Amino acid sequence: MRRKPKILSFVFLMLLILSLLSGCGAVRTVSNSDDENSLQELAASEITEYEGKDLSSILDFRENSIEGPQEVAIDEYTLTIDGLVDDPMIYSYDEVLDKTHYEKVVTLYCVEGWSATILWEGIRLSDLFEDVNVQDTANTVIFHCYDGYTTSLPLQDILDKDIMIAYKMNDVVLPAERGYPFQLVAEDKLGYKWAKWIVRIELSDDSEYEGFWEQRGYSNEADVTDR
Ligand SMILES: Nc1nc2c(c(=O)[nH]1)N[C@H]1C(S)=C(S)[C@@H](COP(=O)(O)O)O[C@H]1N2
Ligand SMILES: [Mo]
Repeated sequence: MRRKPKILSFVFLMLLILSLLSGCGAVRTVSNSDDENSLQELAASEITEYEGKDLSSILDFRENSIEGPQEVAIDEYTLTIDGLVDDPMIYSYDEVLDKTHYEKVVTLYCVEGWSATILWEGIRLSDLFEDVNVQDTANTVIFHCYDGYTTSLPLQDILDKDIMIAYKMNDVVLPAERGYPFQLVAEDKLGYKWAKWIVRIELSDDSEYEGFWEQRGYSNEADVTDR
């Protein structure tokens, strides 16, 4: 008879521990949905149509980056252009944005079978290349990213297609998940060529260079028709 209170207080203690544990779980869930909420809120200010074309949303991408979304501190951020150039440059975010802005609707196709059609706003690489004086032997452009990811494109493709690095999509500044501050708009190339969180652009004469997914068996040409 006298043990009953002990059992009750034991049960009470267990319930307390359980509710505390589930409370922690609740806190985690809330912070996750906070991230989702901010992306949702951003999506509310996206444009959904441009010159009669229906656009996808920043929510239509499947986040599958090699190290997850990267949080780049913009005050410390620099973009380096070096390699086979006469005048290597290190730009701040604002210095890149001082260049002429261009807009274009381009579709990204991922090898995983989804795609997203977005109005991209960015800077042409050719405008940045004018500053650095690219040497005659350069034929390849290698993109180095904040998460250690790399990929490359032929220099001639970049010049012929006016390839740009984007800082906005559908009229909103790129969120961290989508590659803030800059994502390559690798028009006509598969998603793995669309480098996010670009920190360094290297001019090279290694036309056989293979980036992260290319080393793992994906085509270096990565033409959209290959998918
Ligand atoms: N830095 C970096 N850029 C990257 C990747 C990555 O893992 N790291 N993934 C690529 C792939 S496979 C695709 S399809 C596109 C879009 O990926 P997202 O849907 O995760 O934004 O980004 C590309 N750029
Ligand atoms: Mo991808």
